Amino acid sequence: MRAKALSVAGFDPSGGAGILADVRTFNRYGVYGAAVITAVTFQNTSGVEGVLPLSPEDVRHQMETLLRDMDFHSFKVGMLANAPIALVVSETLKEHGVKNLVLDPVIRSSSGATLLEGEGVDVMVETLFPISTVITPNVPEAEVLASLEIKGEEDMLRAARKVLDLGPKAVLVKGGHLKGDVYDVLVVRKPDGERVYRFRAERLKYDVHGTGCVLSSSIAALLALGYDVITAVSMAITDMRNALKERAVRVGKGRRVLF
Ligand code: PXL
Repeated sequence: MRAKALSVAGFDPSGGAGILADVRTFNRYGVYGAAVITAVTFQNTSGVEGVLPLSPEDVRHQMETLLRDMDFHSFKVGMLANAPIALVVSETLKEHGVKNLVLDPVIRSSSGATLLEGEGVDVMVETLFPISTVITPNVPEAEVLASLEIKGEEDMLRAARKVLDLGPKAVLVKGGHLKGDVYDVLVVRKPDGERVYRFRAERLKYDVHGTGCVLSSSIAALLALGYDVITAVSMAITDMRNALKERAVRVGKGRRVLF
């Protein structure tokens, strides 16, 4: 049977981020992709101009209809828009028995638009963190989630450990927003303690839209194919580095996207 993954995330019409990028990424790994939309965004490769969340009832309806029909080998949750949507996503995932959940805790776009508002962060932490296999915050998100300022690698590790205490099996803090060479830190909970892995890369000259969506979807695709978390994360990071060098294309007037 073919591996199948589900993305629950926002719609970015440019295709650089959100569910279009997620399903394209699943397909790259030979994984069938389905998607439930949480919100329509109004954006292009230069930035987000607006957000229209669906009603929580409509998000539930999409999920229940789909999950009655299809079994998924992994799930990726991205932009949740607000607290009521975060709650119905966690409820329906729990009702249907979630496994291999990659949560990209999207809070704000690079251009500054709010993608998870109000109590949304608290509801995401309380209801989705405990059922997540891996959470993939960038530095600004990790600062919010861990309530600390991140200036370097040791702060990233400290933040990753604080987020790990909120319930997921693993946390990957992505260091792309810091200056200099890029390093990502993965902390994994094991029965005999925790393991820490560090990934280092050279910084490229240009900024690319949608990398968070593509990385989290790559991890979800690899989990759907049966890889363990540590292997899935390290393969996804290697694939991301190659993609940034070889497949970062200009499709509009703003930032590049991965294709
Ligand atoms: O990269 C964060 C992100 C996630 N999901 C959607 C987005 C964005 C950023 O613009 O539009 C739908």
